[in-house]
Amino acid sequence: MRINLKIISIILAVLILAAVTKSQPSGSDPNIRDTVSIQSLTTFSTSAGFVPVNFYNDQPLAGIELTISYSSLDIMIDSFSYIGGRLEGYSLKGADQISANTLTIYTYALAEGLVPNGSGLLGNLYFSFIPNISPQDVTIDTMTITISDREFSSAFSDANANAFSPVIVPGVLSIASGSCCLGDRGNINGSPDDALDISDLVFLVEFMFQEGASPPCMAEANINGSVDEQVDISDLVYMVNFMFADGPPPPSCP
Ligand SMILES: [Ca+2]
Ligand SMILES: [Ca+2]
Ligand SMILES: [Ca+2]
Repeated sequence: MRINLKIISIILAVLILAAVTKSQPSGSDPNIRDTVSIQSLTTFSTSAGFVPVNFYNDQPLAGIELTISYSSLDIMIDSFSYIGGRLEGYSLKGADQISANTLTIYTYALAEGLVPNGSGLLGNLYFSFIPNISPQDVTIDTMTITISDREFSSAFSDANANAFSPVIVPGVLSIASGSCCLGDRGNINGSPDDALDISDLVFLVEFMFQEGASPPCMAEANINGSVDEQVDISDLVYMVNFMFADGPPPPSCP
């Protein structure tokens, strides 16, 4: 694949466009309470799923604890990943499974300094499913549980180590039958018309470079049809090449 200057300049232009249009709360609005939002999305029974967890804070934080539970024993938490999230650089953090369907996530911002005001990804919850799982909606929410005299709950700690409760927005993981990919690849933002247009390009750039939301269907976002089904820079180049430089169209869904 040839990467020419025109493609690079278009990618740069889209990066700038995405940066300008992205509504990123500055983290300084005192009218919005600090919030943890568990994203709702649809996945398919043939694929494993992951659910992004985002948070917003308008004051610096010394620590975060979240205890997350979900409503079905047909799914299992494989891991929680901080990669790409706002807490990635903090060393004192972890995620422990404390019961069959409960996970506690914690970060202490002691060594590296307080978590600054802001908004964005906390991390991704990765799930796998039992074989032949039935289509279902699984609610993912926080909970408080005591195990061996230790209470696991959900709280933020402010700069003076005072704990307070953020607003929690639960998520729903909808597990559908079949495959999420329809027709040709390329509907990265999951628009109902399955169309590929500039909004899909902006969505991909925000996902790859600006902690934007994950594509609802990775097979649609794997626009170059690479056999590993990974979404990376080569997909972005493929897309720009197709949209602006007479490159080949996206291949069909697997
Ligand atoms: Ca499609
Ligand atoms: Ca679209
Ligand atoms: Ca790819």
